[in-house]
Amino acid sequence: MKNLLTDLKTRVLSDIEGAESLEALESIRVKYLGKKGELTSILRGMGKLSAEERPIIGLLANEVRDEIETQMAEKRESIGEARLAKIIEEEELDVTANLSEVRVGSRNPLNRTMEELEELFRSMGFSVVDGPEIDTVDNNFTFLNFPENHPSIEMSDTFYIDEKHLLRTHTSPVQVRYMMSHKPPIRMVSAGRTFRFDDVDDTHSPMFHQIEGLVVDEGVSMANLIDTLDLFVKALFGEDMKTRFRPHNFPFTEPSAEVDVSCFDCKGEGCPKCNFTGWSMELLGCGMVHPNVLSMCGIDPEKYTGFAFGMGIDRITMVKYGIDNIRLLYDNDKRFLQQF
Ligand code: 2U9
Repeated sequence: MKNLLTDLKTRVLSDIEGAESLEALESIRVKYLGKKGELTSILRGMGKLSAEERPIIGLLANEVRDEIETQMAEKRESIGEARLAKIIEEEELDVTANLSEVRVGSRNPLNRTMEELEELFRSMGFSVVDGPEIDTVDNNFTFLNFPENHPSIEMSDTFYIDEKHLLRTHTSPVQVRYMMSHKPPIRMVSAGRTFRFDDVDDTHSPMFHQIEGLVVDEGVSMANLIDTLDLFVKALFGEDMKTRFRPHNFPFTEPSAEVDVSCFDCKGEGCPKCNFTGWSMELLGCGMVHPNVLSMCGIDPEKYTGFAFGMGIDRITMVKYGIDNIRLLYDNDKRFLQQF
């Protein structure tokens, strides 16, 4: 393990030395120090060491990580300084520029998709409800029937403010709050920012966006769920789209399902785009609200039943507008935004 660490340190410092952009530096950080990084996996293997070796290797591992982080910080600063010097050299800002021409901005495709989804569900009789992005552990996990040892609850997956408060990992706390303050019938959706401790790559971001829906009334069934979501998919992507419900497992719903939509190109016939499966993407998750959740939110599960669903808005936006990198949605680069 000692050789592993010294070899890794040599490779990382060489990679850092060769990095010529902040993006390259971030890739090096994710590659070695990220959740699935090489140094992280070595540290995870320390449990197998003997009681004598562990403190020695632990000390060395921390020294290696400190050295890497120091070198990264210094490199980040020097790249930033070089970048600023280049901008000062090449770009000029004419403060006397004639700003009389009015430039029209455009709505970010993510916000456009969020509003379109909200409007679609409003047209189906749903209320659109908002809630706080910082919420309690109870509203985000406990009242959603998460068992105490569920992996999502760990520090490694969730941003905690303090022991009792966190950045919500889904918009479900809004439904919890709504059920605690409203009597059935309930038909609501909630959309907004959600946060998970994740490394950034082309399709993942620590901050992303979700929309979730909840229906609670007397006699609500799985048939209502399937029909509602099938109608939603056809309204969003076109009348000829099909849906497939695959059994799944969520703590907050039982039974649960993941929903695939048919291929956008061949409409389900099978083509090279969908590897001749006829199906394109897993769009959302759903299920019948778990009776424990209804009870914890003050609703009698003997009298009422409900269904719920949730989907990532960033992914829908990327599919809808043909965007291949999630960071484009957040960079606020005018060259990207003015295309929409
Ligand atoms: C309450 C009860 C049940 C919300 C649900 C899903 C299934 C789901 C993921 C889709 C992609 C989150 O953005 S994502 O990673 N969500 O699959 N969400 S059912 O169920 C609830 C919510 C609130 C009170």
